[in-house]
Amino acid sequence: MSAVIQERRGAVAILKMNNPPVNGLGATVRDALAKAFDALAADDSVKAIVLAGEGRMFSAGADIREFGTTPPPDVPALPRLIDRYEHLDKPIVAAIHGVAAGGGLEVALGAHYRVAAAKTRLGLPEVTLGILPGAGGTQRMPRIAGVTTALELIVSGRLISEKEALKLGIVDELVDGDPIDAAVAAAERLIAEGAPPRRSSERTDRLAEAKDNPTLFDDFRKGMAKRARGMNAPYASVRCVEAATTLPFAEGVKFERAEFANLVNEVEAQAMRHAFFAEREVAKIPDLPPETKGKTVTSAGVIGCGTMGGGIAMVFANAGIPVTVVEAERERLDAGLEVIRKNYAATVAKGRLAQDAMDSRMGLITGATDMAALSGADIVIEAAFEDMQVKKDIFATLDQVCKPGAVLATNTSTLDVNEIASATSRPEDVVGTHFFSPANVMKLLENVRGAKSSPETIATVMALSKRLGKVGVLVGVCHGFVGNRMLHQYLREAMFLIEEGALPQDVDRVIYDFGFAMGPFTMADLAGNDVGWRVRQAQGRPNNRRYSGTIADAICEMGRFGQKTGAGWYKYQGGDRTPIPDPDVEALIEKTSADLGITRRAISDQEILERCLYPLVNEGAKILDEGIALRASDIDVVWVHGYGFPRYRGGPMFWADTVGLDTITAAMKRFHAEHGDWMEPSPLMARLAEEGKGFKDA
Ligand code: HSC
Repeated sequence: MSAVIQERRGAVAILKMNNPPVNGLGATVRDALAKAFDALAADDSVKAIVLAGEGRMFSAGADIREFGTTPPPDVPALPRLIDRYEHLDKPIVAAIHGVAAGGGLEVALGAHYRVAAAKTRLGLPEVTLGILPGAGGTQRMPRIAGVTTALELIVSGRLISEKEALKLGIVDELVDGDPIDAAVAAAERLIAEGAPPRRSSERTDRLAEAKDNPTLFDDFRKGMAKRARGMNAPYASVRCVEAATTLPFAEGVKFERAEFANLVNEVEAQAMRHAFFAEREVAKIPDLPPETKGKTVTSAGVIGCGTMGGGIAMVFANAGIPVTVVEAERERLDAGLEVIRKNYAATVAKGRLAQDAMDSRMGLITGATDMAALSGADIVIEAAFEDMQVKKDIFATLDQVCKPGAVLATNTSTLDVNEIASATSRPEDVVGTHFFSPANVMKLLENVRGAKSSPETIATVMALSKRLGKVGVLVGVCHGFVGNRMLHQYLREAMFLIEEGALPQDVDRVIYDFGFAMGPFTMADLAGNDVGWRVRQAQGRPNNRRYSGTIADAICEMGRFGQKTGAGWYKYQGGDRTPIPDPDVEALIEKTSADLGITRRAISDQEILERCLYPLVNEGAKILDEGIALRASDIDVVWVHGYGFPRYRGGPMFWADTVGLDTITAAMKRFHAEHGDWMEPSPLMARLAEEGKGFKDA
């Protein structure tokens, strides 16, 4: 297979990058491109060159798997390759289709003219991999699209449509048909005009913006502080764009190269590459025969129109799938549908959704009070009250009303999917689909495989996850599955820490500074403290181990359910969501410590971090050992997408490898001796630690 396919149309030569599936710009492609450009430069019969991509897209950029490896010395690096063809005297036209991302877009920016097909996405997403555009992108983009636009595109890493790219001047022409035909026509025009090549590296007109606004970069840094928290790549990107406005192009490229080199082997970049591949690996189910086809889903049903059910209905409507929502009482159904309507209306009011899109989504949602309305649904998701008997009754009815082969899914977050399946005569069609709240926002979907779930059923929910815009992770049956089972360990230690001497704001600060969106107490106030309280009341206090709910119960007994009641672990003033430490809560905590006979002590930030996160990792190791998760990287995906674990740390299992499993195991042994049986180190983790390995080797 040739890495570059060559064609000829009259005086125009066409080069198509050919490296499936995404035309990654690995050494073979760069080598072939460099040789082809050299040959065409020397061929007098060639007057212009069109650069395109074979297959699905133009190019997804540098081959990410090559980072951290030594490239062959005789193959030009991407910046040099681009520089070389940009300086040819023959017009180079990029014919872009599908995706031009990262180095892929940088390749196009080095061309002298750009044509884009319909439905093309373009962008510089390097920052999402912990790096920056390293093939001249930080220098050419501000020269082409302006400084502010370049900053926004590079720091957000977002891919834009071809229409937006045209508006921003990133492409010159849109075409509905074949972009190569249009690019050849453009090349012929340029030949006829005899105009000199338009090199973006030589432009300076769009850089004036920075000279007119001396605080532009500082203002931008201030504006991005929150989203760039804890990361280096966004700041390095800004420095590079700034360099584009102060240094000549060649110097700017050197500056960019040095910043790129500083980032590419750092833990941040390794973690984000890990996350990138983990998100794709997660879709691969080793024991699912490759020929397994999922069932077609053209209609869905949801049982329950509360917060969860309503959110799930929106997820289907957002994906264009008609959905019937069943709620036993008309009043509750109407109230639930009204909440959905209000949610959409709020998005329209913020300008993030067009009114007609809202109308068509609402049009896809039908309410019903009788489960018989679900007889035609291809999949039904039960999101009723978290009670085994309630769920079994519902599944027994679904068994009666649903058509043969329909997938019967439960949104349970803790209950045994096998027991739920036993209420039907078709356990092979039953599966768990655990959405996270708010369902229409959170990306994670834990797909729970029951003992009898068929390969077809599993393939259906895994494929559906992607269609719904979710990251589906296949997990096994256990209490709390992967995410909540690990969360439980973390929350327990947070509670014990405040009994021992810390305050909620101390724990929250340490967790926030680590990179989570919020700490456990802020999160509990947001989610509602009464939810866990009800669960604890139903379960009863353990009589053989330390109880973690003492203070949490007392908070609830005071009616402090969180933000919704204006008070919880914190107080809230004037409808504002900012948590304010509350002396009443501190007094309650201190009194509880005294009642429990605990002498409060100063607790360091490091202890808070270790006590909260090591048991979480330890539980992840047990989950992995039990086969509840297929891979350590699947656990990372669960935590990054469902619990706000910082992506730039790769997820808890990747992070644990960076800390060292020997360090964590030693700490767990200490905690086990000091605190109790729930801290018992995972045998898998202890073994890996002893062998000097990490979860990546498990
Ligand atoms: C970059 O370009 C750096 C530059 O600035 C150059 C720096 C030069 C520095 C030189 C210094 C001297 N590489 O996502 P999918 C695989 S950084 C390798 O399921 P979709 C992917 O793993 C790059 N592999 O497809 C999967 O493999 P599997 C910046 C890549 O249609 C398969 O392709 N670019 C790869 O849903 C299919 O992928 C980006 O960040 C890559 N670049 O989405 C874009 N890209 O089948 C990254 C994909 O074995 N890519 N693969 O699992 C994407 O966002 C998505 O793949 C697309 C397609 C939106 C392109």
